[in-house]
Amino acid sequence: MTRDVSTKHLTPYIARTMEKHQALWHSLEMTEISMDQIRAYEKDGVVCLRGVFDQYWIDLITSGIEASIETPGPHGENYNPDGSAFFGDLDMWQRHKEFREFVLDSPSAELVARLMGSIKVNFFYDQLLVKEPGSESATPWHQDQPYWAISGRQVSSIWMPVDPVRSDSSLEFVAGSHQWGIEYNPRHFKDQSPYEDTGLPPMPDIEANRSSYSILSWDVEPGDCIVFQAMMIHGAKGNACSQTRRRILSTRWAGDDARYCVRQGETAIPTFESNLVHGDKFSGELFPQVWPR
Ligand SMILES: O=C(O)CCC(=O)C(=O)O
Repeated sequence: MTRDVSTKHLTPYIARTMEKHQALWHSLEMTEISMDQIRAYEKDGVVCLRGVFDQYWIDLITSGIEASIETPGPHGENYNPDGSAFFGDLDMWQRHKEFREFVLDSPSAELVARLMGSIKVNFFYDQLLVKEPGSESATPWHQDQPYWAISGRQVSSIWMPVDPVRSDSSLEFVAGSHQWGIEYNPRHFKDQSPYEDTGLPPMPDIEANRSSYSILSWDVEPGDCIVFQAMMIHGAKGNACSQTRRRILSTRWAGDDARYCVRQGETAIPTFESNLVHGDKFSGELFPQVWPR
């Protein structure tokens, strides 16, 4: 069956829109993302994809993680002030070839393009999150977008474990919170202090009222990933497993409607000066277009 539709008798606007959709349909045929997964991502703001990264990518990122723990970057830190149980780092792709290859060549950009319904995807940044076995360090409930100088609906993260993670230690999500239309004030992971001068309201106490929300989480294995929209409220407990590490690469991606956004008050990301100004599309060497390749 072909989905091609002739556009020659249509107005230029309709023709362009049709062509865009045809391009999307064709690329959908080349990926394993199903319409059900796209609908789940749109409705819940998050979807768990099984077995999308093969052993090559798992091994590559595992060795990249070890290299970056050994030689942390300028933003490498223990998010837990009491010990070394929760290590984080940023922008590893700028320093380690493993992450760079993953960003540019893995199926990631194509996956998020499909889920976000985006024609093109630029890379935004990457983050490492390692909770050692038995770590009690929780990840506070938060939304990502208010931490970032970015606006738009087509902004998402791929949370990729290289260790098996049980749902009691996995990332948790408040289903549908990407559609609430409210940005809450970020807090520093390290000491939970609120960001300054943002003018944003504090996050409601999700943990104390868990039964009021529909909370989603999954057991995941290496090769699986969780893709979520940047306005989703999410958090995690510590690493309940006393034997297994919980090593995660989170990569962030900007789609068609994403724009550089100068925010009021404190912002964490990007960590560097860029030549973008408010309202610019993401582009250039620091935010390369990765899809289409
Ligand atoms: O893995 C975690 O505990 C936190 C991850 C997270 O907040 C993110 O990837 O945005």
